[in-house]
Parts: sequence; C-alpha cells; structure tokens
Amino acid sequence: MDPFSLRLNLNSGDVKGNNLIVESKTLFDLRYSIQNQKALTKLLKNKKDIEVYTVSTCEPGHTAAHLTIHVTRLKPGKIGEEFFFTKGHIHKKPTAEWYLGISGTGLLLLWNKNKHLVLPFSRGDLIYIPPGWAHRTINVGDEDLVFLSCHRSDAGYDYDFVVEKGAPKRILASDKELF
Ligand code: PAN
Ligand code: ZN
Repeated sequence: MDPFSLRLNLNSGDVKGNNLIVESKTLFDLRYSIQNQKALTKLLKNKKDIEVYTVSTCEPGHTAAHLTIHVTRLKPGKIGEEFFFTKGHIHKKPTAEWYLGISGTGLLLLWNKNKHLVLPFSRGDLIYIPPGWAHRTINVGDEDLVFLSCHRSDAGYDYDFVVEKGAPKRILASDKELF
C-alpha cells in the first residue's frame, strides 16, 4: 500500500479524500437508546426522520497493523431535556482510542465496570480512551460538535452492550454544572 493523505478543514470540520465512507445516524437509529419516548414521538411528528450525526471513516486496512480514523459531526439538539448524543459503544478488542475536538462544545462520557467520567470536549481537547472504556459523545452547544478519533483497525464495535445495559449518565439541560 502507498501512503496517502486526506484533507481536513480545521475550521469547518469538513474532511475530503479518497477512501472515505460517510455514514449517517438518525433519531430512528437511536430509538432504543432514547429514554424519553414521548419526546421522540413529538420530534418525529410530521417528519420522516431527523439526522443526528454523520461519521466519515477512513479504514486503510482491517488488521491490527492499520489505524482507522473517523470524523464525527454531531448536530445540536435535544430529545426533551436530553442533549443529542452518539449511540456509544465499547470496542470488542480491548484497544485504545484517541479523540481530538475540532469544533463545537461537547462532553465525552466514558465508563468501565467500576466508574464513569464526564469530560469537557471541545476544540483542541485531546482525550485518550484506554482499552476497556465504553464511550459516548454529547453535544451541549448550539453548533455542530466535530471531532476526530483514531483506533486500531481490528478493534471491532459492541453497541449492544450500551443498548442493553444503558449508559451510566444522561446529559440533560439541567446538568449545567457539567458544561
Ligand atoms: C467514533 C464513533 C462516532 C459515532 O468514531 O464511532 O463518534 O459514535 P457511535 O459509533 O457510538 O455511533 C469512535 O469512537 N470510533 O471508535
Ligand atoms: Zn470508539
């Protein structure tokens, strides 16, 4: 494989290049992670669905020799009192991940068997997620929250873990002390 480059606009958070796959997640995709089902029904009234975030991924290979990067763009918004969030997952293989905030105002919720942490996550914040920590991002601002993440390409994803057990913390408009 030859080296290659992508182009990330650090102001807009737009990423361009070959080898990029863009996926979109909507409120419907998040339906099992949303507690306030009444608020969800209200939001979707008269609408087919609402996009919550997109993830642009570059995975040069699928083995431990490679590194995958993603640029996530999480929209601002609330379902009732709860801020828009990413679905959240733990990596199937206990591998680490780096997160870099590019724009917007967010929080990163991290948890393992014993504890959870809520870290401020905005432009310039570089957060190391050690192996074995589940993670979810929350947009608590009025603009898109854009961030880059990088992990070993064979890490794998476990989403069921989060849906079945639930996240240890929901971030509500009233949680002002956190942001
Ligand atoms: C991120 C996340 C991304 C979307 O790239 O995958 O922000 O969140 P969900 O995957 O939980 O829907 C990452 O942590 N990758 O490993
Ligand atoms: Zn991850």
